[in-house]
Amino acid sequence: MNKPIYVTQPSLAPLAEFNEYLQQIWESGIMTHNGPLMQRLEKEISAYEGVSDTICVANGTCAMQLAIRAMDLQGEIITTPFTFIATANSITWERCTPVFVDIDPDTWNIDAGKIEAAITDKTVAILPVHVFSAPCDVVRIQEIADKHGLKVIYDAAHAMCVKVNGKSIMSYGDVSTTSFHATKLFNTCEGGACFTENEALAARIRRMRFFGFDESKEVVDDGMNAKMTEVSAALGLANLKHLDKVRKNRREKYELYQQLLADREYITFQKFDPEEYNYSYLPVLFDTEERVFQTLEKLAAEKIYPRRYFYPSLHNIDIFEKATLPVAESVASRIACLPLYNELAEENIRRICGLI
Ligand code: T4K
Repeated sequence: MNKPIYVTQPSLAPLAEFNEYLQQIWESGIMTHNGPLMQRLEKEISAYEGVSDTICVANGTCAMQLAIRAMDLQGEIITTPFTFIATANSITWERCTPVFVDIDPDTWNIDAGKIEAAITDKTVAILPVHVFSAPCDVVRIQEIADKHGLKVIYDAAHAMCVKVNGKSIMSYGDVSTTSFHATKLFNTCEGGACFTENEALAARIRRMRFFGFDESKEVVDDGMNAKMTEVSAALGLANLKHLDKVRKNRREKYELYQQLLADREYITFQKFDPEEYNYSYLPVLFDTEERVFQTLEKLAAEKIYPRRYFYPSLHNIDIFEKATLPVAESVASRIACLPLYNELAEENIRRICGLI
């Protein structure tokens, strides 16, 4: 009897390596409140990514909320509809209004050429997503932001390890945020981070994640509880050591899928530069929604469960204002993410491609 195959599985360091860090927690009794393991993880991620600063937080959603709040943004925020709901949630939870702009048909990221037409006198920021880790047009987006005096926050939830023009993708925008959720390439169980080169802004985000306390524990800002625990940081320290290996393994599996599906004229892969991608997801675009349904049904019969990331396009969800965004609508209806994770056996990739 075949075991179910899900869209992903967490990449985890050997348990013994995690235990070594847990041992330190057991000895010190420090579980949270920006403890030594979290501080060490921040330094190690900064070194790994090649950025000046990393601010670890409880998850990728509150990382975006903190970025919006720390810059006092109030008004409309231009974003993509082809993303996980958390991107828009974080905007509305900060009492701002998401304004969805259509996506590029090949990269599936926000179409930078359509951003200016959506700018109004209420626009305060642009919040693009590097979807499935393919970089947005960061140069063009910054030019638009500079021209109109807007802030840029990148939702880089999928994009750990990616470099653009030789620089970490996390170093773009006023703030970049990421997620270290269990399903991400690099995980701390739940977790996330903000990245910014603006020291004053970084200090404010640090205060805000910890109830607004300053270093002497006086409340000096409007904060919340967005701290990363020491247990999460311990897992992060253990997992970080394996990240290069994890990424290499995913890339090999991705390339095997590409090779096996190359002759299926009804399937298109995302467009990206192979060196500027982390291979954390395996999204494929089918020619029709009908074929997505047929494929999901056929695979489900074999207990294989791809996911429709990201369907529906967010502009079609009732809680948001309706918009006409034909490219996002079309891509969202025809997308499916196939299983991709480190323990996925080559024979199962061959079986999945055979069924497709
Ligand atoms: N921005 C973007 C662009 C995002 O994609 C996300 C999150 C965020 C922001 C927000 O970041 P966080 O606040 O979450 O840090 C998952 C994740 O919950 C979510 O983090 C992620 N994006 C989103 C794309 O996917 P689901 O609804 O797919 O989760 P679930 O439970 O159905 O898991 C999918 C598969 O993964 C399961 O079939 C089995 C496997 N799995 C899952 C979990 C939770 C495991 O093997 N172990 C596990 O512990 O949302």
